[in-house]
Amino acid sequence: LRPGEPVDLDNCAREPIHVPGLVQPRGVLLVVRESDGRLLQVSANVEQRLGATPDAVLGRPLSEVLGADAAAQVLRHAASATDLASRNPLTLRLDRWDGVGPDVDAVLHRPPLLAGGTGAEPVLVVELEAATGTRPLSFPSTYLAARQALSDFERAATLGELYDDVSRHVRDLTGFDRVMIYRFDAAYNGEVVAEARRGDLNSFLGLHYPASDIPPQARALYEKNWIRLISDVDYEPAPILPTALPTTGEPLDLTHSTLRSVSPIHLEYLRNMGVRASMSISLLRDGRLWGLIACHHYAGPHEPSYEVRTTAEFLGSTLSVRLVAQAEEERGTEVSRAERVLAHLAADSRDESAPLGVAITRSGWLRRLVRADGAVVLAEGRLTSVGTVPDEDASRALVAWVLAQEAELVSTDSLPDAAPDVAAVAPGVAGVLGIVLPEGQVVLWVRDEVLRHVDWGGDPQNKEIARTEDGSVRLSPRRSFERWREVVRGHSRPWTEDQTDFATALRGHLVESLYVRGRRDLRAAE
Ligand code: BLA
Repeated sequence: LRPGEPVDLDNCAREPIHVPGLVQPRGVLLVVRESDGRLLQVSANVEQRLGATPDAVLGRPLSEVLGADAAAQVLRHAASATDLASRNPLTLRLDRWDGVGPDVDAVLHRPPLLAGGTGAEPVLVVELEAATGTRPLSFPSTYLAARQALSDFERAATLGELYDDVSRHVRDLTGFDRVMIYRFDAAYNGEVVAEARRGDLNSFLGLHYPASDIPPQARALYEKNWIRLISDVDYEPAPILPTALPTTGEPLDLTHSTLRSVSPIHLEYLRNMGVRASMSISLLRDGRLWGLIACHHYAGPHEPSYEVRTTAEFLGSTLSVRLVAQAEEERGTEVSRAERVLAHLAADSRDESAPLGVAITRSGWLRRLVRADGAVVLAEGRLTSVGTVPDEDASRALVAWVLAQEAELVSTDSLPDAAPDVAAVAPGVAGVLGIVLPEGQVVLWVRDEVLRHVDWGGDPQNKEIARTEDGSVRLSPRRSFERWREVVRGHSRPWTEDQTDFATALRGHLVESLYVRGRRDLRAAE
């Protein structure tokens, strides 16, 4: 995108959101040259907030906007700390601050300078915002809230409980109307997996959204900076003056800024959802974005203080750590469960009083082994099935398709993509996992479209969704849900690597049982 080019639905993944040249006006941004403490850039609202016109203070010492004491405090702090982020915020008492006062939080960081500009002079970014925010919490109560949250996380027995605890504690701490845990799948489509909300709001739990709602450059930024607050979606952005940082000739990189002005497309999205304030916290696994804690406020602007936000961010990173451990644990449980199921199936398959297909479909074990909706067995010349499966002709078509792949193991999570003609005769089947046994015998599992598992949880046309003048709903989560529906139509939940391994292990048992059964038949014939 060239500067000034309007952002729309097609080019939004190219919007350079880390260099908007603008900040949210809840605070003031100042850029100071470290060597001499002089101002290189200021946000235009420095005039309204601190009573100093940009023209009058640019090139002048920081003390001219902050007063001598506060300026000295900032520069001393910067000089003494290499890791500024861990020591934020620095609380200042200013003579003049137009806003909630009198204390102001100064949040300091050193911005990434030009890629090629290794020689660029170090600068310091100072962002000032009201220290109290909308929800005054003293240090002890913030600390106690965090401590209580951690002990609850410790007690959570499942991932689901952990998500619930985190959303509840983040809501208690920050006072947002709705706090959601939003989890990405491998393609970055998202699902709301937990939620704490004001009692009168509709639930978003279980809703899915397409990857395009949070474009790739935004996800990349959120892997570097773990929290962002849009305290009022109706804000008038304050430009950073001058546009280019004099030492680099480039606009200031706001990757690590707390006041960064956000994408206008996203603001429209939020307004259409009826959201007045939004905050989100990155959830990471091995440094990659795994999900977000997404917070909404509807009643009006919402501005939790920097300290409260940092505590919420800390709860998010605790969740990230717990998550990896918990996911490993749940995987372990699932593997030992599957091993028990396999043992039952192996025993059943040796029951020679019944044909193999009957012996292994009599119980629910076969379906449960890989968490399928149904299973079809073609063995010893007969077709048997269990659970939700298509009719006999369609089942035979699925068997034929599996055999045609000429592999011992066949899997797809989208039959319509993999074999449109077979999908046409087997409506509703989206996922297929098959194992091929000797002499064209087959066991296959089917899964429904994932859509069938989606629950709107209340009236989808809820009143929170605003409409544009012409009456259409644009960029709302409802519309996004529709787009997600198009994207995932014909897909099942994917078969995990563990599940294909379980299928392969079952294949080993069945090959053996078929061999034993074959020998018995031979003996009987002799
Ligand atoms: C950013 N989109 C975001 C963010 C969220 C969502 C959580 C992070 C910013 C924030 O904290 O508000 C999406 N929010 C959701 C979803 C729900 C929610 C899915 O509450 C569901 C309940 N967005 C679009 C389209 C485009 C787009 C079509 O829907 C582009 C054409 C862009 N979204 C977009 C951009 C950002 C964004 C550019 C980055 C905003 C920024 O940080 O500057």
